[in-house]
Amino acid sequence: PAFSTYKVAILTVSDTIASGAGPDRRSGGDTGFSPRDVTPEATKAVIEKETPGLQHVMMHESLKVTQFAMLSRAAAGIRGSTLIINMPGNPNAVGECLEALLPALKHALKQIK
Ligand code: MTE
Ligand code: CU1
Repeated sequence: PAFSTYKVAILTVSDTIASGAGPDRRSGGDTGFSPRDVTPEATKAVIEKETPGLQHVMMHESLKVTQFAMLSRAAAGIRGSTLIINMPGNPNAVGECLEALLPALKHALKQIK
């Protein structure tokens, strides 16, 4: 079968690191309620189409892990042929969210190519 290849970029958003104030232990951007958590707003400014199903699945699975999942405002959407998905800053969250998305990710990427 012909193999499809996809380019993946992982963007860690941190104003702590950007300001040179040293390492950001939270390793990652933030999607929460604090005033500096603006990754979702930046994402919404660049996506052309929202992908609410992805956000729903990440939230649904994350709530099984922690009630605090409701505090993530993570956004997701499509720009051109790129899929942009915010994930919460907790390193565990990335694994938990990716695991939730993986079953449909390949099918999704085939559609936006
Ligand atoms: N989602 C998953 N799957 N796992 C987590 O540990 N952390 C929650 C939530 N979503 C978490 C999660 C917590 S504690 C917060 S405050 C919000 O994500 C927002 O975190 P962020 O501001 O680091 O993005
Ligand atoms: Cu939190």
